[in-house]
Amino acid sequence: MQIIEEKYSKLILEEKALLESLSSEIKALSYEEFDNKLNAVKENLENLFSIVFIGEFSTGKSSIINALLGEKILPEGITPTTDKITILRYGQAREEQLENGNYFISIPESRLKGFFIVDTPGTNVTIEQHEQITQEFIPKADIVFFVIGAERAVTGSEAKLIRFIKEDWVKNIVFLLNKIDIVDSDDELKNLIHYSESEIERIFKVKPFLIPISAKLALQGKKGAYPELYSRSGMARLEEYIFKTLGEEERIKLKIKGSSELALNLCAETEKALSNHLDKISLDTERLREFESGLDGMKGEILENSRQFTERIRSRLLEFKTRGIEFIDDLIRFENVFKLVRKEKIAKEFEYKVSHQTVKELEKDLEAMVAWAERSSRTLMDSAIDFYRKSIQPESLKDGTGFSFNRMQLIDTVRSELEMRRKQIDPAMLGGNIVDSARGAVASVLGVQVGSLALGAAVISAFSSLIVDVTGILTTIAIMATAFAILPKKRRDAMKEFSIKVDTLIEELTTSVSSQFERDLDGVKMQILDSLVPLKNFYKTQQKKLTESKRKVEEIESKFVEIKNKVS
Ligand SMILES: Nc1nc2c(ncn2[C@@H]2O[C@H](COP(=O)(O)OP(=O)(O)O)[C@@H](O)[C@H]2O)c(=O)[nH]1
Ligand SMILES: [Mg+2]
Repeated sequence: MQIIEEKYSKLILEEKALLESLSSEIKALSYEEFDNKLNAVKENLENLFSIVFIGEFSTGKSSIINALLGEKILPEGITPTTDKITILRYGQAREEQLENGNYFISIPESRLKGFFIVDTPGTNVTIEQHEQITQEFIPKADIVFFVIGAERAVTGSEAKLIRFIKEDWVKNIVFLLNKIDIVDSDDELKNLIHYSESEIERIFKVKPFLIPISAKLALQGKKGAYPELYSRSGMARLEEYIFKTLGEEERIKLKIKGSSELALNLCAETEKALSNHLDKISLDTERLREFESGLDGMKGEILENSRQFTERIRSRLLEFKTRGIEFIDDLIRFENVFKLVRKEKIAKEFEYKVSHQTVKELEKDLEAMVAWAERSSRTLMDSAIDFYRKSIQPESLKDGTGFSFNRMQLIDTVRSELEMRRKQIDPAMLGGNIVDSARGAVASVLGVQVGSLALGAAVISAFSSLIVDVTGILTTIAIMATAFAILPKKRRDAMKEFSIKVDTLIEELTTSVSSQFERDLDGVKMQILDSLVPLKNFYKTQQKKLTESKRKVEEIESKFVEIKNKVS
């Protein structure tokens, strides 16, 4: 016994170390569900070899165990005690006790040394017990004896349980077809066995290991006067299997193999989850990229649309030019020579006849443009908020892992940050910027000091000095006798100069307000791009971390395969 243990203790130690590594990967990623599974595997490795009898109520689980032991140790039939999980083990004296909520029966039966036999209530008893069996005992079982009754076909709930054991907890399952005494002939028995095997194979996907038995005949044979009943019971094969085939070495090997299989299952699940997360990262990153380039597109579109405002400003000023030229044409005439020396009067008249209307219109146009700037800023922000709400929904990955939780929180945080910034969009500031840029353009083109004048007053005053400038040279000339001769040229010159100035003003004013508008939009865009930074960083570090983790888990997986192969 010592020798056998030594032979495998290295493998078991190796398995434990690997489980620790796997555990730290799982913990680092906080996969809570996997953590529980891993603990079950660890516990299984520590525990004694367990043979667990599972099956629906009254299929004969307790009777089979009694027949194995040759004694009615467990209650059979419908009695209040049959709804308990009972663990049979070797003990020097017969003893029954409750330990950690489990009911143990120790019996002085040396064949039980080194393992547990677990009797469970029918899986169809109550939901809670079903769950207790599946969750608590199947993971701890090293081998499951799945008992079905010969009196009826495999039921839906049996099929479900078989699948659960097989898929979630790759276990060795031996099927026991009990109560074969109820059939009358050997032919009928053959048919029954064949039928059960193919039924199970359909669910189980591989040909099952099935032993036909009769617990009733076995016990009668062991106890009574007709030993031939025992040989008809098929029980010898089961006893041979449990007490001989499943010997010391086989049990250790099975335990190592079973736990490796569970660990492999877990590795595969972990890798799958990691791959899912990595896929999610790629998808999110792709979406972030799309969103970023979409943002440029949106900005372009908004700018394009903002042209309507600058175009309107341009046509206002073109009208202003036309009216201004008419004004000059009318003004610089011989009959006006006396008026021409009175700058103030000309300025007033120009203001009244020409500037006033244009300034009012310009003020309105700029106002509309400011409102548009405000709306556009909101639209841009909304597109980002929408993106965080819909395109990379935080809700789409609620699997309870650390990655999902962090991702969810981060998206929520950047989104609410942007929502706050959206509220902070200040029309007064946007307006101030655009109006300032307009005032600046007027001042620089017309070479005047507008100081702290409001836009309207500033433009009026600039226009006044413009008209005085272009007509001003005349004031000294006009009083000369030659005025008559030179006036037509001066008029043409003044109209030309006026026209050139206004054209320059148009260019300067439209470019400066539209570039101010663009700067304002860029400000919003920057805020949005800033909000993407923490997400991008998160994805970058997570991608590295998860890829590394996946590599480690794959490495652990291949080692478990090696261990499994050593005992298979
Ligand atoms: N005919 C027949 N009846 C059996 C056999 N094994 C058990 N039974 C009966 O089936 C009923 C349920 O048995 P039990 O061992 O309590 O089933 P459990 O609920 O699966 O533990 C009892 O009345 C047993 O006497 C068998 O091999 N043949
Ligand atoms: Mg029972």
